[in-house]
Amino acid sequence: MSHHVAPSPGGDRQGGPMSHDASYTPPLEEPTDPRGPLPPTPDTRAPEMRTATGAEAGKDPNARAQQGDYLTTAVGRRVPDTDHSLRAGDRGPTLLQDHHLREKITHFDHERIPERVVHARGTGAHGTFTAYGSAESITRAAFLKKGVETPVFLRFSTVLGSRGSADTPRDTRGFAVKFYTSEGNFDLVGNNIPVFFIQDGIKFPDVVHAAKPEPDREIPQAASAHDTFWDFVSLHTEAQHHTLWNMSDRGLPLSLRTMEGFGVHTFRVIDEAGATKLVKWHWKPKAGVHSTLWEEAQLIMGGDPDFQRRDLYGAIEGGHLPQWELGVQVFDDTEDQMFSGIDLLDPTKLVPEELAPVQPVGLLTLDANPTNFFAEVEQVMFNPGHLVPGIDVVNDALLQARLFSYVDTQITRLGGPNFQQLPINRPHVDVNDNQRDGFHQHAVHAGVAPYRPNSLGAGNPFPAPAEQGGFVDHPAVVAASQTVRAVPASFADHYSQARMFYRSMTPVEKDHIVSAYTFELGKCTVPVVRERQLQCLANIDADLCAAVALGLGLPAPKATEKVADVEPSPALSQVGKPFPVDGRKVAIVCDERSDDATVTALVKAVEKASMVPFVVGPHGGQVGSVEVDKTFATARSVEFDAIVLAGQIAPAPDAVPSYDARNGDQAALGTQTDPRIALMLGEAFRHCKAIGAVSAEAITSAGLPADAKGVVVADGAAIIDQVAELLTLHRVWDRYPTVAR
Ligand code: HDE
Repeated sequence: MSHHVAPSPGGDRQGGPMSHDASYTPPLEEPTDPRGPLPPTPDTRAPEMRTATGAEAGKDPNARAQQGDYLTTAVGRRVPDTDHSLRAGDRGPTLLQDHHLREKITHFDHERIPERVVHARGTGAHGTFTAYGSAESITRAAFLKKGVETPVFLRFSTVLGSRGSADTPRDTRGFAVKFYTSEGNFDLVGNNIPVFFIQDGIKFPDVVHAAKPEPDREIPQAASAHDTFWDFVSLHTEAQHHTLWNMSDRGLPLSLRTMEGFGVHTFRVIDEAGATKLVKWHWKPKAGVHSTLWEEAQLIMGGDPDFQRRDLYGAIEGGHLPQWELGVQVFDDTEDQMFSGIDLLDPTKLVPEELAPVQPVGLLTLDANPTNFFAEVEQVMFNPGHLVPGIDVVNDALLQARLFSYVDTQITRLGGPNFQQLPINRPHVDVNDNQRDGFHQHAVHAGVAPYRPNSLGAGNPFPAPAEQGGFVDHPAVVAASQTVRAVPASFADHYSQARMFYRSMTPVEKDHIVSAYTFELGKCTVPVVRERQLQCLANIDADLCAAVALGLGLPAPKATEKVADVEPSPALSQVGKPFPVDGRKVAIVCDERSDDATVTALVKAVEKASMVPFVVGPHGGQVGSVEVDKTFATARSVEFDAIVLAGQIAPAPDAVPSYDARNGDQAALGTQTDPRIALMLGEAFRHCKAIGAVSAEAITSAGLPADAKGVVVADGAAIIDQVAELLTLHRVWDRYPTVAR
């Protein structure tokens, strides 16, 4: 067998999770002899097992596994039979006295907790953040000092869908990072889009009610393409900038490892001497910013709803560790908190990188998968109020409401006020608070004086001044003013940055935006909603409005507002920028007629280019000497970044009902390609993916031109170099004008 040493991203976990443990292979029959717990798989890392008071609780990784040799009840009594309830005779009634039955069913009945009210669908991983030291001049935060390594947990999410919804809808993505720093936890709870729908947190229930499934029939799931969403955003025009980002490729990330993250709000940083600056946080993926096409995203939602979760898991398992650079845009902390005419307190505005470059301050590497999804990804909680000395908040009315909301929602979702004690949420430093009791209290607090001042506990614990690491709130100056329900005049411009974003896009990205609006508004059933949103588009850009109006069959309205023309920001475009191809997925399609040495060479060449090969064959098992990863029946083009044909692919016997081999007409099929592979190639071609083949016939017999842009015909492994080159730009965008629909 010629391949694979490392498990592949895509992570179908062939062989199952235990397969990494060389000492254990799961047998076909049910095991009969008790044995000690299996060790965790190498790609997983469980959270720190400290108690709420700081003591190490579970140094032994098996202590948490609860998978010893004999089955017990929840309080440790060994159980002789878990398959049959206790009954009065084998045909008689079940007895109430069966404790194990009642305990087992009762626990099961309560296994679910409420899903997050937003961001319910998500996945996460552990990692390490290493600071470059470049932020030392602006903040005293210990985790940003040169060379300091801080463990992190990162949870990605979609916003709108339920916990069981698909990974690839058009939506904003959550990008929430918990840093377990030496000064306590710091949570950077961001999104993959740098602006937000609303300027004041009091509107959050409104935007979420409008965007979630409509309340009468609970339709549609995980989608903004419906009347209530567009009704709201067309009336509440400060949402237009964020909405435009959603309609762009940013609403359709390809992978969680190919998206940017943003803190959205402006934060204040404070140095050792107390001097302050304002910053905006950015996460830049080393793998580049890449997206799916809308048709691809739709196919993935059906074919593999867990596509991004699987991709992240597989990338970490396969050693293609996802990385992001954390960076800051830095601004003077002026009295007006404006920069270049942009109000830094307005979360519907970004600051173009051309005006304020993003300066890297550290590197995040995701290096371990969770051990248990529920315990880590579901139970993790984030809070923008989890700050460390050197980082503080500003008077952004959106951020201020968030500072209240997160604890509040978590008290319901995680069942009481002690969720900080859950292993994934515990800081990696000692906790020494005077909080006591409450639901699910795990700490056994000693002492009699959980209050201050006290003398019975020797006065402990004492307030910590700044020199002792205390978080001292920045003494911000608040101008004397009347109480008021209002926003500043500088927040009134809802369109100029939306226009800037649209005009910063390349033609292909603009085309995607037009298609997205045409699709979403085409799904709206109430005419006035479509018309009102067209009106908003007229204020953003007349060409955009005209193109969408054409698709809807409506007249294009004229602009109603005078909108400032702002210089475009090329940094906002994601097309045409080369990135490394590490971890990109290449299908190598072969069948029994393919040359064995060629297939092996292709696999090796893909691995050498640090991409991930998937051998796609007509059946499971092996083709020649090569192990098959996916079959013609299980593989679909959308799972791969590029397709390489190891030869002309003949129809396999299970191909289609029209397959005539049953009637002995094998000869008639000799020049055709298996229809599933023809479909795969057709889709990959339409989706502007790199396609390679060892012969022109392999391409033409599938009905595609062999001389088209981004189609490579070469000898053996030489194909892979060219495919890798094409993948640096993600897609063959030059082909787009000929295949765009
Ligand atoms: Fe959130 N948000 N949010 N949000 N948010 C929640 O907290 C809220 C906002 C973000 O993976 C909730 O524990 C309000 C902006 C992420 O666990 C809730 C407002 C940004 C996540 C909540 C906002 C975010 C959440 C739901 C307007 C980007 C997922 C469950 C004032 C900067 C975190 C929970 C995870 C989750 C409230 C706006 C990011 C209800 C009131 C802006 C990534 O508390």
